[in-house]
Amino acid sequence: MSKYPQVRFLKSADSAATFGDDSGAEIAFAGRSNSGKSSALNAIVGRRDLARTSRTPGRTQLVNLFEIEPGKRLVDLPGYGYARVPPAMRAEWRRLMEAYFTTRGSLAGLIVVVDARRGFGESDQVMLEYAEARGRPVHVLLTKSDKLGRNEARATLQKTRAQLGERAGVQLFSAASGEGVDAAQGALAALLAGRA
Ligand SMILES: Nc1nc2c(ncn2[C@@H]2O[C@H](COP(=O)(O)OP(=O)(O)O)[C@@H](O)[C@H]2O)c(=O)[nH]1
Ligand SMILES: [Mg+2]
Repeated sequence: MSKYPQVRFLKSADSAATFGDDSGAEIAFAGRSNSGKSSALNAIVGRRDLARTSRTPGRTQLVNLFEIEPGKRLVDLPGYGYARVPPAMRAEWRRLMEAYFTTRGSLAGLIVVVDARRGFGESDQVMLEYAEARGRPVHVLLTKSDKLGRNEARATLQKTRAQLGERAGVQLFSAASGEGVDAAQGALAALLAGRA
């Protein structure tokens, strides 16, 4: 059974004015376009298609908000790092991120979703810095672990741990195989409770 039986889509927002109720606590999911962010969110809440997943990356520049129970939200932030997005779209992405990170008092933590085959990169580092600047804890999901062999997955985890040090928690994850879903639910609960 889902750990979050009450989960529901709240709204899509394109500016600080439309993010909505800022009471309670929310956890934001960030990651490169196509990293598996929406799939991770769906797997964690146990709903196949709550957040839309797509094969065509870099389309939407919207902040999608979901309520998991009254006063607790998950936020699907617009993806980044898609090589061919025009400069105007990059500027729009930055404007939206700055609006989000500077106005959301309820932001309790950030989950950064990273394609394990690609590893934690420069644009992920930017998100880590946004969170650190606001004093918010970060947990990294190395997702699509099903695409790696056991040894490769373990090596990627160790390398990313070394890269991050004490700055963020990190784990392997797969929306496809279910690896790490329990651990991610635990990390999410800890972030929401301010225990991370
Ligand atoms: N094999 C595998 N594919 C995945 C996994 N998570 C996502 N994908 C695929 O990666 C693509 C992008 O996923 P999506 O969740 O839409 O990424 P987003 O753009 O970061 O929200 C889709 O084709 C997904 O089916 C995973 O854990 N394993
Ligand atoms: Mg998505």
